[in-house]
Amino acid sequence: MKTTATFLLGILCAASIGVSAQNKSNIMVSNAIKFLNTPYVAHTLEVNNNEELVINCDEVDCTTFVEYVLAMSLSPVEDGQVSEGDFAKALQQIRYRNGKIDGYTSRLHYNADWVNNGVRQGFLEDVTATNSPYMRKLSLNYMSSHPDLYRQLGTSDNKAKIKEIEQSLSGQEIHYIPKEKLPFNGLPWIENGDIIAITTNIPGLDVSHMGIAFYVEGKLCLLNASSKDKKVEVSKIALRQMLNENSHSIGIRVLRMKKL
Ligand code: 2YP
Repeated sequence: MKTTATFLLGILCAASIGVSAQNKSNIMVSNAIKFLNTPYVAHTLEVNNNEELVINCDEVDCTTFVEYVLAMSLSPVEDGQVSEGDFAKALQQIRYRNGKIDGYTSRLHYNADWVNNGVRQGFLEDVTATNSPYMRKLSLNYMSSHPDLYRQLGTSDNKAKIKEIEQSLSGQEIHYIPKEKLPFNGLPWIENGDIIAITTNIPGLDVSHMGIAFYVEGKLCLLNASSKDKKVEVSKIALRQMLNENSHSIGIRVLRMKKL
């Protein structure tokens, strides 16, 4: 695993920029900016035959970028440092159902599952639920209907388990903000450092992208691992513009880190 040195440097840098003087949303932003220009690489979690915790802060996709930033921000800071052990512990709580690694399907593949887990464990707050009346019923089957995109779904056991998970999540109603209701300059209750999940109308999928809210000159932009620009960057355009430019994007969910 080629990350220890970079990983620790990244962590130490993040932690050493006066974490104590920052409030929680800034901790998310200050940790996120440490990843700027990190290459976008997909499928970095699919490198092992048996499911285990992968830490690769040198190559991130939209989800792993948010997970690493959240894990850093949730980890205790001692003498301005975050230990790799604490980081790994937080990351496991974020990425796996109830923090337990038990094969491929214990990983939280759907954003709804990932959010439910964070809310259940107390480190995420769904601020969309308290601020937006708009709701959408989930109907999830993307992974089971595209098994060719997921190597581990080659086994019938995993395929059956994913189907079960999809059925258990389907029917759940989630709060979201329709894109037409999201101003270019954001909303008063969307803060720097909030986690943004872009909801989609792609059949069988709930979310198509994730990032971190970041205001630039009053415009709500997205600090994200961009598959288009192949790196972590602050979007040059407003989040609302990003949504307008993608007919499959229908809105956003907003989640906030809660320090345990
Ligand atoms: C997730 O996809 C994967 C996880 O299996 C994976 O594809 C699904 C349903 N889940 O562990 C995780 C980390 O690699 O990625 C993400 C994907 O976004 C990609 C990574 C991106 O835009 O960079 C999450 O689900 C977040 O949005 C969707 C999107 N998946 C698809 O569009 C199929």
